[in-house]
Amino acid sequence: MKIGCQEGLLPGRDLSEKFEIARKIGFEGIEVWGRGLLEVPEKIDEYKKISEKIGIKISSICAGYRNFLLEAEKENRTKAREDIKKLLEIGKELEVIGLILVPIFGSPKVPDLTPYKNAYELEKELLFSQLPEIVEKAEETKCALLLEPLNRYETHFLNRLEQAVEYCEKINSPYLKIMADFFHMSIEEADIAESIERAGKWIAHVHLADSNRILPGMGHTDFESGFKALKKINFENYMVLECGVPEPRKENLRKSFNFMKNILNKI
Ligand code: LER
Ligand code: MN
Repeated sequence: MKIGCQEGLLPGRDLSEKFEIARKIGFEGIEVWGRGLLEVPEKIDEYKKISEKIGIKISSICAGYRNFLLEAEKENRTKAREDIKKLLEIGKELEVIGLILVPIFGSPKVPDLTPYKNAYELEKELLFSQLPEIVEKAEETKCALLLEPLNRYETHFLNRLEQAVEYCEKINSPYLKIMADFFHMSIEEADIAESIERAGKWIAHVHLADSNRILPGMGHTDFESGFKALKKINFENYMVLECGVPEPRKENLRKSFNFMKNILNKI
């Protein structure tokens, strides 16, 4: 298992300095924000060069597409799919493992059509109807789509890993996987370790944050049992920090990195 960090968490005046700090702490990958890559395409080359020069990989792309797949308006869904496909192409260039995909934030945007179908039933079908097109692109680019369940205060739609497994099993592609976020899991899963084991081979990426969404080691989440479960399912990809970093940032990132490494070394 490799430990990574989102770019935005790293101190440093520019990209080179941020990557250098990450490398010195021991991080093996950096997750970048998709919006910046779409808006400033020159960034793609910059990331490539710096990552090669410093010797640290870009692990993944975090969202960044316009709109969502589960919007009520057709044009908005089309824009979302277009951006997702562009980001998968960028992911291929950056050789990341995948693009994080949240189908919808907040409450349903489609109408409740009961007694025909309620909003949730419509959303599920809407997602299934759009997945083949973007999964095909994911297969072509070898950049996986990583479905991310979020806690109930951020989305009503995918909250637990088992809900994301349903899409992975039905589509059954090595490029439609799940990203498991310890912060959301600590709110929504009855038992994080058990849920990880049940989702098993579908988990391809992990976000790390403690119970209070600051650095691991600064809250009360039991990382040891979660990491053991990841080991049991033979998870070998990145676990990337996505959390608040109290000052002094460099020292606290190092402390948290060592906290996680110690757990990994003893399990
Ligand atoms: C949002 O809370 C989150 O966890 C992100 O990874 C989604 O883009
Ligand atoms: Mn996350």
